Amino acid sequence: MPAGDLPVLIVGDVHGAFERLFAALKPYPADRWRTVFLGDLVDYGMFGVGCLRFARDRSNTDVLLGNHEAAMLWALRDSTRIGFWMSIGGQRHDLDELRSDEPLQRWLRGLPSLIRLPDRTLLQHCGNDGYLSLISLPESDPVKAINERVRDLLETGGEDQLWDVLSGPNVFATQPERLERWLELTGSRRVVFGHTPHRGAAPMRYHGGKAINFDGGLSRSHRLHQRGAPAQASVGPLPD
Ligand SMILES: [Mn+2]
Repeated sequence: MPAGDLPVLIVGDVHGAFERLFAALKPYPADRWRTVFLGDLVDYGMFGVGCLRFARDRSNTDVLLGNHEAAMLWALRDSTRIGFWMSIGGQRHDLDELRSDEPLQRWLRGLPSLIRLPDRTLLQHCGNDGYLSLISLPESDPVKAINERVRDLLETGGEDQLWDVLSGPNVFATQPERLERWLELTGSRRVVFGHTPHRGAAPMRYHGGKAINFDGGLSRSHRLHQRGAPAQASVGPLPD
């Protein structure tokens, strides 16, 4: 079955929690779901690059760029950034793994930052409209233009700018007018994101489900993540 006909499975921030990820995906076989990772597979937990390779190789799967992937690529290119990257949970052995795996580097530098599904759900890393700072409006297809700009930045040493954009706080929860404008500009009916742990037992819905946060703190290695948060807070089907 083509991926477009499959139900959509969303995976929030994994942060190196390979074993918890594997357990959370058990009810969702790769051949029966279109899986989308919302970014931040690396850092804090011990198996970030393992999670990247697993997500890359899983069938019917897309992976979005998170701020932690941008920071890791920044550290890879510029060794003066390694200290900063380790201060945000970077694992030295992961950087060594990535350095020795050029196909993985190329794959990472080609990741999209936005995906718009056929049902007009927009998927992105953080709950923020700061992606607009990457393009000039008006723009006939902002989603496509932003993804093209992100790819340019990843190929031309612009990781610092991506770090800023992808680290944006969750403004959609509290600023419905910004949410509405973002949905209108991108031709979307709702937005699904991660990045900011929500501490709920299920993905957190705001404004009648027009914005949904799937960062439920899957990785127990992240100091901000709730201990014992259920995997269902981060991994589950996209609601109807
Ligand atoms: Mn993040």
